[in-house]
Amino acid sequence: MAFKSQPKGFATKAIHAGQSADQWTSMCVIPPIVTSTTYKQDGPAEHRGFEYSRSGNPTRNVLEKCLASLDNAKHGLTFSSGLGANTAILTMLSSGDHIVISDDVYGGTNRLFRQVGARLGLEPTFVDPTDMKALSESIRSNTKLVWIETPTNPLIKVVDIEAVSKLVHERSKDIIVAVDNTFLTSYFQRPLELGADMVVYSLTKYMNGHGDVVMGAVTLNDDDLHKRLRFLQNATGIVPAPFDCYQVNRSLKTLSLRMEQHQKNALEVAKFLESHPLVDRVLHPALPSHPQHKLALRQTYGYSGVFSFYLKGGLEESRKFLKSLKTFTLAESLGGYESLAELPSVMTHASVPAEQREKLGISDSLIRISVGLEDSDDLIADLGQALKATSN
Ligand code: P1T
Repeated sequence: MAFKSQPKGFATKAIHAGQSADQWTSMCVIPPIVTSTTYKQDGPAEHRGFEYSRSGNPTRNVLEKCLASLDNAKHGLTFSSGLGANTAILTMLSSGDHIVISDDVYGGTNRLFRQVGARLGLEPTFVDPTDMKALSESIRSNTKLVWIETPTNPLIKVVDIEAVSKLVHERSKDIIVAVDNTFLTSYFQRPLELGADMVVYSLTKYMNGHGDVVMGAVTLNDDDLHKRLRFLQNATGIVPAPFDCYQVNRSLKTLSLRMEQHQKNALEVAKFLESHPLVDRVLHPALPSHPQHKLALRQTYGYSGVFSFYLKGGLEESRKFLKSLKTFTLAESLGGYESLAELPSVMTHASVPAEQREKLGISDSLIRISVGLEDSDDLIADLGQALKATSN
């Protein structure tokens, strides 16, 4: 088993890109948290790059430059949450525009496009993005955006970014292909290199990795799309706080180390679960049993710590299992140093219509876990005792 090999330089960029001491008159090595909301001007409308902290902030700038560099992108923009980033992209569209969106996405993304987008006159069509024929048939003359998550949340389907981008752009160069890269981060997957137009993040997850910031981001190469999105960042006001930008910028310094350890721990845990008699099926792209295992190896530089599995039984068994966990915490979210477990059908994906959940396989026996950075033996022991408690 071998994923794509990681080119050298990622960790260096994470530590140095955008961070130069020369940009500050104090020459401070660690970027400061600039809390000022406004900036003195030399004359009316004569400023030195900053006017007001919604339109631009020095601490935010540092983070945005670093994020762009990690995706080998020209531009990076941050927003006050992952859904805030999605909202900014949504506001690039106009009433009557059509959106094609993966049928398996984070519940909040589904809710945003289905309940908010639809009310604003944007028509969403949900399709299985691993079915290229269905995807092709769903594109219309008024389609403006194709939105995929890969791997998908919570079913961990791997989508062929290169094939989707090619198919969509052959139909029209004007359709934006956006890829939510939250589950893998720029360390394990770089969608712009595969033909996507925009990469979207919930930085709340691995990119920050310490469970203490809610933030989102977009990276992209196209100057015109960047200009439009930069305008909307200011015009809609969906901006993050300077302190939070400082925290995420600091967290990026250890991204490669954290992701390597998440990968190692999660694979050990996945193998343990796959061999357990009370587990029906494990959905982890690095396991040969995963339906898109070969694609995952071809497309990505590795795999993170979040994956799902089907427990034998139903809601009662799942509840018993989750309530018996001790080292794993029963909670929504993922991507932090601490291990989490949850039941998507009643938690993160409760807002997805029941018939869509059923069709997709988001049943009451589907458990999603986020394997953290604890000692893997302790995590495996915890899962083992909870599985034992479930069968009692
Ligand atoms: O929570 P927020 O920062 O707004 O990000 C939303 C979001 C976007 N994209 C993906 C793939 C996500 O997983 C999320 C948030 N997801 C969870 C909170 C969760 O437990 O799945």
